[in-house]
Amino acid sequence: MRSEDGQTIRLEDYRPTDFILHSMDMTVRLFEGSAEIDTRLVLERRDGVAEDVPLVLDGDELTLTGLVLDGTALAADAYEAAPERLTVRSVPARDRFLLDIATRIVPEDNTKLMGLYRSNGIWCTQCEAEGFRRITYFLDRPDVLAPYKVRIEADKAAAPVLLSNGNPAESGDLPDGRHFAVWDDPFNKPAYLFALVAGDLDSIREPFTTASGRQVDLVVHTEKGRAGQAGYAMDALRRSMVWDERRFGREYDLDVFNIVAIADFNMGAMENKGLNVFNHKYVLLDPQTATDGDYAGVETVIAHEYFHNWTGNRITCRDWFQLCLKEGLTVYRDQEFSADERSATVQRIGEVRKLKAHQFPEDQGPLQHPVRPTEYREINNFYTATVYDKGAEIVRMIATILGQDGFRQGMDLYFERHDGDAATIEDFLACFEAATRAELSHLAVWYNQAGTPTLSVREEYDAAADRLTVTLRQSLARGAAGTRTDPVHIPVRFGLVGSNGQDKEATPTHGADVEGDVIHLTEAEEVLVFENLGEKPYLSVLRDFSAPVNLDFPQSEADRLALARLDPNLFNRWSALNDLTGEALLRACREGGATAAAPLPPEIVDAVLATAADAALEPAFRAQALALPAEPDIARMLGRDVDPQIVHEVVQAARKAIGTRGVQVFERLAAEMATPKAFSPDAESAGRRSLANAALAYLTAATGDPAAAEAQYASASNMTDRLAALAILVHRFPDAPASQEALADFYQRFETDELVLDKWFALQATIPRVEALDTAITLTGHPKFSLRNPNRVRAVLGTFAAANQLAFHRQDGAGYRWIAGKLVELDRLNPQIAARIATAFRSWRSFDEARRDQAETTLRQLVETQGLSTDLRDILGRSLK
Ligand code: B3K
Ligand code: ZN
Repeated sequence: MRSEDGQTIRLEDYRPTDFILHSMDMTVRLFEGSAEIDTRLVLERRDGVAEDVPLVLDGDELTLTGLVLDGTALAADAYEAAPERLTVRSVPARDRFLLDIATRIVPEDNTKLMGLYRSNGIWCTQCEAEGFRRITYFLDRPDVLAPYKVRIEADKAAAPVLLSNGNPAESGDLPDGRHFAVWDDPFNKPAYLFALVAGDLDSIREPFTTASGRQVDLVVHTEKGRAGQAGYAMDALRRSMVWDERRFGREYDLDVFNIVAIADFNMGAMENKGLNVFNHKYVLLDPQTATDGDYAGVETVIAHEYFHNWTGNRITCRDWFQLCLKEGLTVYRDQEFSADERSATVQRIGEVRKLKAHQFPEDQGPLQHPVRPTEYREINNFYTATVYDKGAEIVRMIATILGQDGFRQGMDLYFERHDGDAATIEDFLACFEAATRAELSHLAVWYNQAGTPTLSVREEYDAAADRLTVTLRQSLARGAAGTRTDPVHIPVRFGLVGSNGQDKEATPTHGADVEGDVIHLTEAEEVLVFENLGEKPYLSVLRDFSAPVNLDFPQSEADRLALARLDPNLFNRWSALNDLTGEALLRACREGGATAAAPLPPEIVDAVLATAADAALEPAFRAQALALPAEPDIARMLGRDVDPQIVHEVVQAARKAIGTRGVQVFERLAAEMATPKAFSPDAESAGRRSLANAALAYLTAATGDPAAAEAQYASASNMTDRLAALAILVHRFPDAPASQEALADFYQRFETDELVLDKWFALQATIPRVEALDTAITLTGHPKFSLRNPNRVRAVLGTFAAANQLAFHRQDGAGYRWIAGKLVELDRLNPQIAARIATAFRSWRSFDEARRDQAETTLRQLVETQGLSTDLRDILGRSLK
């Protein structure tokens, strides 16, 4: 049953298709205002399927224009063609048969941006998860694999470039100024990996030789005039290819690898076989228009999509419930790539911040679901932080449990055993068990249970006996998803840090399973005893965030301060500091902001400053030490009755306290870290810029004077420094003439660059004050605002709802109501984006009563709106659960 019917699809109902697809030939004729698609499918009834079972193909808003079975046009009573389904009765009982299907679609009218559509005149496709059925009737599910041959015909002037999956086979001219190209993809693939692009594109090209000597043409295509901004993406692609050969022994397998950058795109990018289609945000860069964060984003997304060639394409998913099989694993792979290319510790800190900011709230609220869900109504709503990022954390835990060598052996077996398959999580785990003889049954539980487990740690040191007793307990509250709460395998990386800053030999004399520096907690509770330590050590637990848990460890402030200074594990130095500041801020919030004037004790401020000033540490790490927990993160930790106004005031006061006490440190840093004239996007230079900009923000908080930011804005030689200064001006001094002038100047400078304009929109939509609602309303009336461009929608509506705690969560409910109205408008055009933005309501129950009531009223009214998409209704319905 199709999900658009609003039916629930269940994992337990999985069964293979009644018909087997052997091959797929397509001809796509593109015209202004329409496209004609002819397909020829070679099909065969599966053994054991009764002769009267009809062939049922998926469609979505389709019009059938022809249907021929084994060369004979079908009579009207031999089939039934609805927009969402083609049912062909009396197809041959046993032999293979040929089915020729013709459809006609209008890409220009496709505002959902799923299937075949046009973006700035370019024809392009997005088929994951169920977009192919918007092009032609098909067995549109990931376990139906076939080789594809695709012929594209179009006007030569409108579309000189014609691309599809696989290798180029043929091309040539046709009458009437038209031409054609044929693409041949020899690798079996599911329809969601199909892609087609046609348009007038510029490109850059680079040869690549794989480890075994295959010559590959790498091409990055852009809109006209923008190929000059694709160099870094090409560089990231080459580095990704080299890394995957070295780290996982995986080579590329076609003669060409095409990437196309598109302006209107629902997501970041798409890993279609041999033809990746990207949101141009993740391709186009130069120092004047892109920040260091943008560079890191391009590197990550390019790598991620490239790595899918093996984890996703060569081995795909049996059904959409297995989505984490490709997404969690591929995120883990791109994280490892970034860790190797950049600083591993700083990379890990960023991952953990992101996990806590996005996945933890999802997992602890009404939208929670297991990493491998068991049911869905709309699969597009399950491309979530849980599937991607918690999915990656599970893979990371497997690597921690097995060690790098064991992990690699398991991956090698996975590639060997399942190449060409549509696989499951069970298949994946079985490879690690078979390759290493490890037992992963407790690890497997992670895939099936929703919610963030709590890991409680208690320590007791008996000085007379020189004995440390550590008690570990795990627990999981049953949440909205109602899944089980069994103990899981939690690998706890740890160390016992001596006063000399070195780890002690730490083999427990009693208790749990410990291997090297990892405790394997598989029961609800385990006790470990360590003896002969010579002194009370500082217990450093959950190093590198070795498991995605809420850590409940009431460690003394003195021990945390010591770890912030001494821990040889740098990640845990950061986390000791972050816990110290986080808890102090929480305390201040709980006291209703009464202690807002001094939310951070001086010893904590000094610890932060000492880390920031420590020249032995890399600048990017020091900048992370200066970044306070984000306001939504504090709200999540508060858990209930949150007043975002108080959270904001407390964080502001903490900023001011650190700034004031650290003036000298920050003045020195601002000078020492200043950007040299020649810009380089490498991680080290980016780290220096982030430290300099953190210093500028603190100095400004201390002085309350925008002058320094104004000066930096005016003299900036790159977008990182310019935008950092502009953010300080606009967010801290929104009404100052200098801020308004800088905003106007920024607009003028970058008026023609849509990606930079998105920054201009987003910055204003996130001004932290209740009046930002009026600003956001004004922005949606701006001539450059459009509900049809997902990036622009995300820049205004998305950032406002997800990141403006004060204005979206206004006590009078006006923020909620405004977004609700916009969602109704947006839903008519692009349900996927509307549903995504609606997830900003997910934590509504954690706010104070006034806000809770407002949110609930708004959500209840919204869900009653006539004609809402399945996508949006699904999110709203679950949010209200
Ligand atoms: N696989 C795509 C995401 C598709 C989302 C469909 N709603 C990009 C990625 O994860 O690499
Ligand atoms: Zn992916």
